[in-house]
Amino acid sequence: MHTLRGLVTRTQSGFYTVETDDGPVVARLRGRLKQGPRSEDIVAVGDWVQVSLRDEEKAMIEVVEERQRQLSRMAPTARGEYEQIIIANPDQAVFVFACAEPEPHLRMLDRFLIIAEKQGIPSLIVANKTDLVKMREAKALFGHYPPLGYPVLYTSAKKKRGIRQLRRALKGKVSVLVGPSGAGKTSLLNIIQPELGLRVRQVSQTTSKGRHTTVVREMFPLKKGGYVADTPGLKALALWDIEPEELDGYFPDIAPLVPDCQFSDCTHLEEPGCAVRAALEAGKLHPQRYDSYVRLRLGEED
Ligand SMILES: Nc1nc2c(ncn2[C@@H]2O[C@H](COP(=O)(O)OP(=O)(O)OP(=O)(O)O)[C@@H](O)[C@H]2O)c(=O)[nH]1
Ligand SMILES: [Mg+2]
Ligand SMILES: [Zn+2]
Repeated sequence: MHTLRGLVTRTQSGFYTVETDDGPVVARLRGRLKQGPRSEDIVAVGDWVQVSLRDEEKAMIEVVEERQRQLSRMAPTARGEYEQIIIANPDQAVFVFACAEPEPHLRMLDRFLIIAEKQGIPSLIVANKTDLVKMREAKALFGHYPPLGYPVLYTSAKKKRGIRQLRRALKGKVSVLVGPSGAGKTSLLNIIQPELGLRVRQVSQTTSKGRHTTVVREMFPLKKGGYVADTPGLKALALWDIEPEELDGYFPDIAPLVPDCQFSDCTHLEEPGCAVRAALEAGKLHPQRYDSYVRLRLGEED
């Protein structure tokens, strides 16, 4: 018997595909790993594991290595909240929004960015369908994000614009594409690597028939290195463990202003001497970002 280390690239009904140096191995999970109470998934796509091989039929995951990070959401279950891992160890989250059709919902984008900040995952924004608007309009929508540390790629899957840049941004990394339904995630993958898009489409067709799942069941290898995972139109990732008081810390444009507020517990809603509102009035904080902050702070649903 020998042991191999590998990356989980697919899960299906208790069978895990593990990419090892010796090629892919389909393994099951050792029973003892399933014991005991747990509040999150034991193995997810993107996890590194150790597999023991007695013979081909008996590949077993013996060890799940500690996750560096994870993109997750809280899923309500009969026994309470459960942390559902969308993907383990992503190098980046790629948030895909259309410039039009559907109209980009920037508050949703801001929520995604906060979750990625909280979970320690770098973000990349893709503004797709640039063929439907003027570049000036696209930049008016997304142009304030790069100075905050969120790069924006302007693409059109239809006109094949920005594809080279997107390919370069994905190369050698594990990326997960997230965004509203209809933004063009699957279309972009299809252009980046055509046979990939076909496989992705088959997967989404099967999931749309059965139960709707938001977790990644499979990630796909890129020819130039790296993996990508598609997700079906996610509307929301609940801001589950973010307290109202810590929210400002996840806004890179607001956090540095907070020490200058007159009150240390300033909510930036109405207190005098608020540096955040001063920045807003001085045109140094984008109104759309402040609006996202206020609505999240007040716990308003979209
Ligand atoms: N005009 C235009 N249409 C596009 C572009 N990209 C995608 N579309 C169209 O938009 C629709 C949705 O594209 P999809 O790739 O399925 O979108 P998705 O983000 O994967 O959507 P879900 O799988 O539902 O989350 C399709 O009809 C595409 O042909 C684009 O750059 N320009
Ligand atoms: Mg899709
Ligand atoms: Zn303030």
